Amino acid sequence: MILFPQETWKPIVEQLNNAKHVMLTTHCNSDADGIGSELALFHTLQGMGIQVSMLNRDVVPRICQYLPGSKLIQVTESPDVSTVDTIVALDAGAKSRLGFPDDLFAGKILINIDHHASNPLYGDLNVVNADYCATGAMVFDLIQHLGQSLSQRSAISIYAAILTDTASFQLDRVNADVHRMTAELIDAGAKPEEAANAIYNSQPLARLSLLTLALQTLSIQHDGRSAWMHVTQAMQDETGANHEDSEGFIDHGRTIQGVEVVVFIRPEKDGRWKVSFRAKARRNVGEVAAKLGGGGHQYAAGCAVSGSLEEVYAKVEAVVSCFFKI
Ligand SMILES: [Mn+2]
Repeated sequence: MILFPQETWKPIVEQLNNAKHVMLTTHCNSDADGIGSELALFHTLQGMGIQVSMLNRDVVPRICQYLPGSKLIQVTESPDVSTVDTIVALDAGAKSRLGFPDDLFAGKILINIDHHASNPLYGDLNVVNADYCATGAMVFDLIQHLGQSLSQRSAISIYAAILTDTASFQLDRVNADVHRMTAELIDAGAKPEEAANAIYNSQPLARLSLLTLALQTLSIQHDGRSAWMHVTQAMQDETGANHEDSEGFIDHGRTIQGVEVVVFIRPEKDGRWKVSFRAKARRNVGEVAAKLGGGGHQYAAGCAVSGSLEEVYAKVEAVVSCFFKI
């Protein structure tokens, strides 16, 4: 099955078929959707005899290290792209999110495959469709348009992308077609138990220690409709946790009865703060993040804000409060 038969992949299929050397990449602070999409397309293109490499700005997160081929992803801030003629950006809502200097793309065909509604179509060729539950699901369709069968390695990679981007099949875009696709992934060799154990049941103890501290910062505002939490560098130092370990903490806010919007603030490596938003009940947090210079989807979005923690809370509070008045 194809999830969105009306989507036009033809120019991208032609470009990939004619490419001499394809480079795949994804956004900074990559996640299982970005990495899973990258690996699924990598295995497919390699199977077609196309020269392909994977180059990312940031290291592969712990939860993706079980994915077949993850060790083949090269991590560099200034990749050598002299032989590359085609770059595929996967799951990156803006060109800047790739984390590479602009001149890297000069003279190359940039293909932009993404499901963020805020994506400004920065590629030479773009397929951007926010109706897809994950970029991994877009690669599922692309593989079929390339005339290729789904290998076990690609199926395992796409399964990880779908599982994580739908918060374990909980979000709005999960419909019968998403489950039909997932059935095809399992038929092709994806293993749900292996994925659950690698992604959810292999946490370092430091991550749980950090979660304990983060939950102590939980505050409920706007008559119980917003939940706020943060992590500081000092909390990371105290528990021995790293920047990646607070990934997913925000979802605890979403489990609280009556909460419609969750805000989670944590330090970025560059000294700014990363502010993440999650929404329930038709609240569009993509618009909130956009007002603060970020972007994302209706249900999940984020931005980077500078200042002290108190200043960041005040800036975000001002925008979120307006939002509740509408
Ligand atoms: Mn995604």
